[in-house]
Parts: sequence; structure tokens; C-alpha cells
Amino acid sequence: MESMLYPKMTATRRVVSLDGMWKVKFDFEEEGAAKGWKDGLESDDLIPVPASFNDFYTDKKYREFAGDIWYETEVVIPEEWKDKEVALRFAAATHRAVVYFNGAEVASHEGGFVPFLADVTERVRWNEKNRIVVKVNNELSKSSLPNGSVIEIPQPEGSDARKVKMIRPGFDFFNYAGLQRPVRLLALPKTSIDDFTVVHELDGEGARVSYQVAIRGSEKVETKVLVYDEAGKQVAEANGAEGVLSINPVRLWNVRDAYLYRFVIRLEQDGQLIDEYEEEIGIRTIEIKGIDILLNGKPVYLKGFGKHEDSDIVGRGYAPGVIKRDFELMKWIGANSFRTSHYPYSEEIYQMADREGFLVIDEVAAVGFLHFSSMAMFMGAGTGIKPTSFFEGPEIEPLRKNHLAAVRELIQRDKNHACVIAWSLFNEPETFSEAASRYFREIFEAARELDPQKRPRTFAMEKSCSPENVGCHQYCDFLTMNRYYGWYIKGGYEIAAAEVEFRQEMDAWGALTPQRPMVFTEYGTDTYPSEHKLPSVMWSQEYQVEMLEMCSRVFDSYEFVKGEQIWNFADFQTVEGTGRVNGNKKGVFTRQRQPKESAFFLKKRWEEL
Ligand code: CKX
Repeated sequence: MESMLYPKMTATRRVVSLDGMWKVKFDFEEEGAAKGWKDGLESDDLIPVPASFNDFYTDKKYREFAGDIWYETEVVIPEEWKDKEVALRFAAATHRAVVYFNGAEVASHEGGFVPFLADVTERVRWNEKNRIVVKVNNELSKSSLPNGSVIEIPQPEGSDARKVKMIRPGFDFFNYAGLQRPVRLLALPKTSIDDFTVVHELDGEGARVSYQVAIRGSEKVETKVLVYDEAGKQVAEANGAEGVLSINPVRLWNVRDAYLYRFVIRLEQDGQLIDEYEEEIGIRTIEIKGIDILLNGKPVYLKGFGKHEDSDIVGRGYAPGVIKRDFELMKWIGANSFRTSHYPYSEEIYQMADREGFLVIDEVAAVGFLHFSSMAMFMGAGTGIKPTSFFEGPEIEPLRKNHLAAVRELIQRDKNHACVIAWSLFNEPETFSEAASRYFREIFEAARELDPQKRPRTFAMEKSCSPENVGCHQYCDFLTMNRYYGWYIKGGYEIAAAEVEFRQEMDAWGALTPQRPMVFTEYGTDTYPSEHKLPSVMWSQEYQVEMLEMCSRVFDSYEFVKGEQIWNFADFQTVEGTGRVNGNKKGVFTRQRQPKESAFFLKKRWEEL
């Protein structure tokens, strides 16, 4: 069972939430497998699901834990589901998991940010308690997405700690993990709708929507697709597992002016309903033409943020209250877009973006694909210091496989969302070696082939990816730039020199032919919310505004700049270190979602743009 459809109750489908307090046990001694923890955990420790496990405890050995975290819960499954397929659905288990049901392994999954199913139909004990045990592993390696490593910390003599592992992320956000998104129990008909795909085409006042329904199961069924507008009026209907729906006149989905049609898919047998599923879908087109990003044939300019799923206590855990607050703040400030830096976000965020008319650059968790021979990773990345080659060596083959799977799963999950206007296939990778170029070509081609809507593709480029370096940026349909002029490059009193260098780089990009649209997916300054200083210094709120004024001047001078997404929406947790004061402070909002001075600057600029 591989369906990625979002779990929904319909006339034929049942969904039960398994969220709540689960038993948990951290495998400090790496003994869980040998001691048969899959059959049940001896533990009194309870933990909420969904959530990251890291920030609940008061002892560092939990927050920084590297290894297997075992979760357990029980569920009674009713006998009336006997004629159904029964599955567990994990919206995400970070970064990999093995699922045991009544002691038997029923699924495993690599990659911590997309859903997977465990088919348990054959193992259900009807009307009895069924035990679910999940072994989640949070370690990073040279072949994992995101990329990183695990080191062993030597312990002083006499210490009773036998072996302490520590995670070294190859990226600048905390490696939150666990069962971070909802877990659900599903009961589906034996013959069911496995997938649904739409592709839109504008046709005068109307639209043509080509659709495909994938069916699972052996029974012969007739397929019907019905489309309803927001008032509940039926506006189109088609028969067959694939076809074209004509909606005329059509109300298009637009930026900050969303309109969603309800697509109902029905499988029938002699007039009897076998399965039913529905999705709310916005109809729109997206394409790149010359230096423009065209939504429904009209140019758009992206205003918004690079974000994180990150908040107090639950870490990267699904937090609907935080999602709501973030959208309210983005609307208040006049934003219209964001990038899901640096991994696929919770499905509910895309549903909200569809509803609110936000444009999303959807990023796969390919981050940390860059090595520096010296300096901290992010310091090097900002300054243009040449990284060492990354795409060579024995780990690349498994990495490539994981990356291709991650792109496939991301597109499979998000392909029908109107809000998703582009795929970001890497963040700040190495781009200068020949091996990089070969690797990029394959990933970019895969994305093109897998996406029915053929959305534009890009990757977020750090400074070492320059106009002179044509190793990889030629694969992009539009360019997305992470640039830190005025921060990592010539910050503070040198900001005037930063502007000069920034303009030189922009002139060089402008001289490239053919030109493509360029969107800034990162620019920013760490800003400590308590710091005010006149005249400004780096880290003060005044300086963040000064840097924004400088960047805005540059953006406004180049016609091919088609968007600005500041880094970051809110302050977020990272690993500790000399360059980070309990996290990255480049937020326009604090981690508690209150505005810094820069928020008022951006509100004014974006409302006027
Ligand atoms: N870009 C020059 C990736 C983000 C980091 C950001 C930063 C870097 C900058 C690279 O994940 O947080 O250093 O603030």
C-alpha cells in the first residue's frame, strides 16, 4: 500500500486518530532489538505524539540523544471492519522508522518528512487490543536527507557513560526528531482510490482539467468524477479512470485570492458505491516565460519568507496553533509566499496555503550537500570560500537513491496543490564539480518527469554558485539565491561595500543570456530582539532594518528579480555554537511570533509593492 492521499472520512472510509500519549523508551544501550522491544516496552515514560521528543526533558542526554527511540501504543480494532483493508498512516517519522504490529514488522521507511502506510490487514486481532511499536531513528549520515554525521564523544576516565553519540547536522537547524506528525488508523474498501492527479489548462473563460484516478484492488468498477464550486453547485462531471473535465466559466485560484473546487471521486459497481474520496483543488497554471513567473498567464512577484517548522517545547512537531498564527502574521505583513526550507512541511500547511492563496516553493530535504575545508559551515557558505567537492565517494550512490525517492514522494504527496508553484531540489549544495553536474541533471530530470503539472524547478544557491560557475545553475527554470551581503559578507559599517559587491554580482547575472527570473530565497541578519542601538551595530534591530533597506534598493534595480523571501520568518533553534545565541536569530518575528522592528519595515514595503 503506497497511497499518499490525505486521510479523510467519507461514506466508504474510516479514519481514527492515534495521537495522544504514547509509551516511549530511548535505546541508550542499543539493546532494543536483542531484548525484543518490538513486543512491548517496559517503560513508564509517556510522550505526546505528534511532537519532537527533544525539548520535553530536563536532562541533556535526551535532548541530544542519537539513536533509536521506541514508541508504543495500543488500539482496539472493531470487527465491523473485517471486510476492509486496515492500515496505519504515519504522516512523518523522522528520519526513519520500522513499524511492528502485534510483534511483526509491517513497514519501514527512510526519510523523515513524508507520509507512509503500514498495511496491517492480515494481522489484526478483531475487537481486541492491537499493539503498535515504532522504532524511530534520528541519526544523520552522508547518505541521509538531510545530510550530516554522528560522532562519538570521548568521556573522561571514571565516567560511567559507556558510549555517547552526538549528532553533527550538516545544516543550520536543530535535528528535531520523533513521531512529529499525526498517526492514524485507516479502514479502506478492498478496492479503493489509490491516487488522483489533475493538470489544468486555461481555455478562454473556462478551464480544462485532465485527471487520472489510480485504483487499487481487483474488482471491476466504474469511475466517476464530480466537481462542485464553493457554493456547492455541481459544475462538471466525467466518467472513466482518466479524462478531461471542462469547467466554464471557471473561477481561477489566484495569489491571495484563492478559490477551491471540490472534486469528488466515486468508484461504483452496478450503481453501488464502492469507494469515495474528495479533494479541494484550486485551478491555476504556472510557468516561466523570459524573466517572468506567470500565474494564470500573469506575472507575479513573490514576497515572503524562508520558514521552518519550529516552535517552543514541541520543536518540529505538528502544531496547528502555530500554523494558524504564522498564516495570520504572513497576511498581516503583506506576504504572498514562502519556501518550505529545508524539508517538506506538514500536509495541513499546504492545505492552509491553498485556502489562503499563498505561493509555495516546495523543498526536498536535500540540505547539507556541501563541505568546507575550513570555518564553520554557514560562515564559509556566506563568504564564497570555496567548498570541497561533495558528490564523489561511496556514499553518493545510496544518497542518490534516497534523494530520488524523496523527490518522488514529495511530488506524489503535493502534486495537486495549487499553492505549490515550484520544486526546490537542493539547498546550498556544492555545484562546481563534474560529479555535481551529473548528479543535478538526474535529479532535475526526475522532477520534470514525475510532476504531472511540470512546475518550474530550482535549487537555493549559496555564494559559491556564481554566474561564472555554470556547473549546475543551468538546470534551473528560475534562479533562487541565498545571499548575505551586509551580514556574512561585509556587515556593519562596511555595508556600503557590501552593496557595491552585491551590485557587481547582479550585473554579472544580468549579463547571462538567456536571462531567467531570480528570486531571493535568503537574505538577512541575526537580530537579537532585546538589542537597540543608535547608530546601529550588527545584531541590533536597527541594523536589520538597514540591511533590508540596502537589499530592497538592490532588488528594485534589477528587472529580472521576481521575488524576495527573507531569512527567516521567525527565530529558530539550531545546534549550539559561537555563532548562535540559543538558535538562529534572523527571524522577522521572535520564536514566540512577536514582531521585531523589521516586521514594520517589510509590512510597509510589501503592502506598497
Ligand atoms: N543558509 C550562507 C541556510 C540556512 C541558514 C542560513 C544562515 C544559511 C546561510 C548560508 O539554513 O540558517 O546562516 O542563517
